[in-house]
Amino acid sequence: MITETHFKRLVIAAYRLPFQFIQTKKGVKAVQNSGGLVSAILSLSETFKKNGSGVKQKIVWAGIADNSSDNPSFVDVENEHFTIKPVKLPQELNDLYYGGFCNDLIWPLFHYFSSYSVFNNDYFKAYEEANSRFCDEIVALIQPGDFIWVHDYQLLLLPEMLRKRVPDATIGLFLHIPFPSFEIFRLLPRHWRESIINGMLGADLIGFHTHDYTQHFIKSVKRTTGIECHQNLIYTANKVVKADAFPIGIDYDKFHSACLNIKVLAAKQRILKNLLGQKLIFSVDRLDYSKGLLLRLQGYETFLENFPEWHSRVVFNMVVVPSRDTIDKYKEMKKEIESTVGRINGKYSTLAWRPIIYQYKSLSFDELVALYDVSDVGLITPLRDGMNLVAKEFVACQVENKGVLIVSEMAGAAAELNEALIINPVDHFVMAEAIRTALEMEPAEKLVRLERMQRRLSNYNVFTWADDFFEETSGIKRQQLSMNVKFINDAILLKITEDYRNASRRILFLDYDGTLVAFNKYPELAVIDKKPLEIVKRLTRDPRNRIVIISGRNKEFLERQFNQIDVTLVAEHGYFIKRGNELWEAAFDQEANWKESVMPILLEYVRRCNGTFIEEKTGSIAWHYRNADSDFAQLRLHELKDDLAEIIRHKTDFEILEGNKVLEVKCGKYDKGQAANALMLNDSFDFILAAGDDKTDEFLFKALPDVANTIRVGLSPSVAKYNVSEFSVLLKLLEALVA
Ligand code: GDG
Repeated sequence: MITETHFKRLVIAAYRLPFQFIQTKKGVKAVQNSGGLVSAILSLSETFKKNGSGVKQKIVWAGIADNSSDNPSFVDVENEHFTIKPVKLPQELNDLYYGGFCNDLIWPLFHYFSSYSVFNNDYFKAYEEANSRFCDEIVALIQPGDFIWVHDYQLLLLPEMLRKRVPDATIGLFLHIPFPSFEIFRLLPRHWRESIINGMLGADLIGFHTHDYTQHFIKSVKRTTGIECHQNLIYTANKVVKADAFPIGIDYDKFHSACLNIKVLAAKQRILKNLLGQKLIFSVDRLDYSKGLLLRLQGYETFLENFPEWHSRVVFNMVVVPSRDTIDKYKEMKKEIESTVGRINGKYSTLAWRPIIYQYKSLSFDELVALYDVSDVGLITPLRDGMNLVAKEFVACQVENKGVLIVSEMAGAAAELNEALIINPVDHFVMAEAIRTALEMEPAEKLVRLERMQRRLSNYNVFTWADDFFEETSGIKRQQLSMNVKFINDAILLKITEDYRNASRRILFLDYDGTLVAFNKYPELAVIDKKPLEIVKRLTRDPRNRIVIISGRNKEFLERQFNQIDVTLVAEHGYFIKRGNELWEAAFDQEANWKESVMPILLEYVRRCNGTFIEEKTGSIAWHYRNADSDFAQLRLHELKDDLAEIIRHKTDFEILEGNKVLEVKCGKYDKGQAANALMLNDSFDFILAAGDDKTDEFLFKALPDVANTIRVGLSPSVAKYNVSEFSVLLKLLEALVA
């Protein structure tokens, strides 16, 4: 259960407020809206109250109130559970933001209806503007210790905006709709794509309904930003973010026990009386193209066609809840549904029987539960659905264990409801067959299927869902904190600079790529900028300093970058060393012709993995995969390592080095650590600093004595004493030394 250790107060940011506001004589009255998220949070607030522990303060909910913007005097409203914070958007902005970017672009695109997506620059600007207004409201109201829980696709930029203004805030983000595959996501213009990914990465924890959506997101992070991800941890410049699956649950007990409520029992009696012994198939959805309404009718029609023995014995009650029906696309869809219903009813009706009862309206909670309960078949067949709570609610309401759920494999819910009849919603033959199977299923089989699903839904309900989300957020916060211990804070910086000043003989080992310069698509273009070069120069001017540039680069490249500067250069991970003006020395005697056995294999992998290329150095050959699809390159990397292992078994002096998006094969036992030791031999230093960003620098960190200030650039696990988030932070530190 939720405890105080998780957070002091819950602040929800979601587009829609859970209330409509009605002006009464006694003031503004808040009336609850319907919808999945609202039900979840409200159920959650009930728990806080019930268990008496946890949040003592009211939940704060910031969102748009349907009728608040018309009323300039509308301010915060309190009710039993909530402090309601209306965010006001001018109508024109809201149209472009919500009607435009959210519902004409993100909703269709993320539901794989890319041809319905409208790409409009004004929409995006409005999306940024609206997210920033939400940000202003939330920043004004949050207190230390709050847990800010951002919901859904309307607010994907908000986490980063909040993070910038309140860096240590605890922020969770939950996406209620699918996150599509990268092939779909990449249809967004690059700037929008980057803004969305970076916006989401402002959160500490990002939740999705299914593992698939999580994987799609991580792939999009990698492809859009190149940020390093290990499993579901994402190493951004200044913190680690977790992405994970949290399939939303329902308030199982509320639905299950409602079936025995007097009003529901009465409603059930009324329905049964009208059914006259016919079996009932039921569906309820918002009017939306993602719900597969027409295809469902087609499936039912095929059923009527193929199984005439069921005529007059079954009725399909299709309830469509009004939504966006002033918009042309929805208006047309509604018309088409109605004409299809008319056509099917016209074709099959008799004086005593109508095969479809179509209703375009909302149901009361009692009516809804009664319908779930008396139905023999729940026919829930969306073309795409983040989760679909209706499927779960239908199962929860089967108190007599006589219903069968047919659910689309395109709904997130299908992943948890394995015992349902799972179908492809476009295959009307399979849908027809499933309807027959459901109607004819033996009671014992129905019971087995239902009991298993009911057990799962009652165990993993909306409270466990929320609790898991908070638990995981606490976990990732702890992980960030333990990593933060290694970050160079002001006190550490002061200590390093003091030690530096007090020292009489200093040595500084600086890696090149990722440490003094940012990565470039093409290694030859990653030349050193004026600023870091100037810092290096200033460091070399102090006679107490010995500056070593220690890199995997070849000698020629390093010489070009540090021409005329009094530094020691270590090239090819220690294969070559050049002390000041002296000539290059090979630290190692290498076997002739060793490359002949390795080169053909690496060339083969260039051919097998687009975007990769080879860099041949004197002492090694490197296979660069920075510009390839990251997942595909990982796969090839494993295969390549397997192939190379075969050779290495026979040639014991071959070694594989893994750097940042590069695999290197070398012949001989040398590394940056050994080079550093060689440079420190017969000399003593009272200040040692080493900085590097990848695995090859770990040899250096390990080789240096404990007193050394070893610094890993980036957040990856390291033996280094400290981490800095990115190379610009390291430059600031070096600047502080020479200041
Ligand atoms: C989004 C995602 C995801 C519906 N009609 C009536 C009514 N409802 C209630 C149902 C259910 C909810 O609304 C609908 O939930 P869904 O999950 O089907 O869909 P969305 O609201 O679009 O939700 C979806 C969800 O977020 C949660 O994360 O599952 O995939 O699109 O609770 O009971 N309730 C009443 N009368 C109705 O006529 N009383």
